[in-house]
Amino acid sequence: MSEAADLLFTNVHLATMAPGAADGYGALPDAALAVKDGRIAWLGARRDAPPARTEHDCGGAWMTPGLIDCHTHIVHAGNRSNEWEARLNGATYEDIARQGGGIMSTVRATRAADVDALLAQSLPRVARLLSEGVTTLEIKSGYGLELEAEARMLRAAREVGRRLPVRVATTFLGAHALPPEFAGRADDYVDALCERMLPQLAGEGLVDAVDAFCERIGFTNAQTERMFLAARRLGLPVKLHAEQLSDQQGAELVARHGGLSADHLEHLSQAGIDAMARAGTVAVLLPGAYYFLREKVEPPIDALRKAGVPMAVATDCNPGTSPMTSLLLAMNMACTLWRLTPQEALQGASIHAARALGLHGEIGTLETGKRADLALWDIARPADLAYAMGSNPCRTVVKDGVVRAAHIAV
Ligand code: DI6
Ligand code: FE
Repeated sequence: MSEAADLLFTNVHLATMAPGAADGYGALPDAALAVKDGRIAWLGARRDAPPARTEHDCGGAWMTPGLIDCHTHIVHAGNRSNEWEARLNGATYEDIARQGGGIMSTVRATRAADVDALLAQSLPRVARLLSEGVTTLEIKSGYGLELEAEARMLRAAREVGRRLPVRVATTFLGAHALPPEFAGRADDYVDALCERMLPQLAGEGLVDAVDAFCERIGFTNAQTERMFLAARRLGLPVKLHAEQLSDQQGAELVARHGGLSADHLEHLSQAGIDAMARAGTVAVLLPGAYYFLREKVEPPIDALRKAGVPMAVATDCNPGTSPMTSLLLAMNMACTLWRLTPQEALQGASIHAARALGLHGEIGTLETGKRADLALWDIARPADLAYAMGSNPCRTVVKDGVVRAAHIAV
């Protein structure tokens, strides 16, 4: 490096998560890391460190890439703890649906909320994620299901990224559920999504990717493909809620369209795995929804591993099936419920999550040239991150080279 760095982290153990490391973590004990202009400028042994204007003694902490939650519905209004409690007191899904509950109760609350109201409810949820070292967050629309309400969700998502130290990637999920105005006319709704809503929202710069819920209770494979074609006409990448409750060959479909990720995947077939491996589509695992719904069919982890499909882990934070704002807990669940290794779980919240957002050139590992998005942890070894249920060992977080305390007040 020709000039002095802005900032040098010393007395630190690095888990670089860089590809190809023999131990999977890319562990560099007793190291140092230099930041210049918001990017990682150098990393290596302390004695070789370049000069820097400021030094940050990490006190023997571990440093990982800032964590990445690559699948959330975190911007929404209301919560459904009332329905959850009613169910645990014996109410059936039918009772709840008859009283207008379920996903439509979140749609009603979200439609009634302006951007400020959405932010007032969503920022505390985001702050909880950020206190655990998250520096990048994907946020989906999909509780508006009409142009203006979808636009407000996406504007609120962008605003989250302006108000808090987090990089936000937005995803248009207009094809999440059929709004009541289109009852019995799903194809007309998909027309409206493809021809009016998506082009308008993309034109306003509100959409980074396009997603759909391809399921018997969602949208068909053919309707999903129409969404993908509309996305591709606008130059937007696609991803998919696929094979969560049944095998709809959604993974094959999203892979055929060069998709960034297929998400959930409990009912994924070998043909789906092979298609994802060929296309480089990431498998995003969402153990929170599996846990909360008490599902029994596990995603085919070992077959994904054997096929070399990168596996990400995310919270799926949403009020109906995964009311969770802890990515560390999602990592623990992926290990405990599905036997991921702690190292795979951490890859799933860093390098592979970055790939699921198409951002792996910028974030997800500690490598020279990447954004200086970093998390510092009071732990004995990296496995502690997935191991210690309900604890938060995050001490300090760095985004684009700017240092902050882990806890954020909103
Ligand atoms: N899959 C899910 O589990 C959630 N959405 C989806 O596509 C459910 C969303 C909700 O119930 O609010
Ligand atoms: Fe989801």
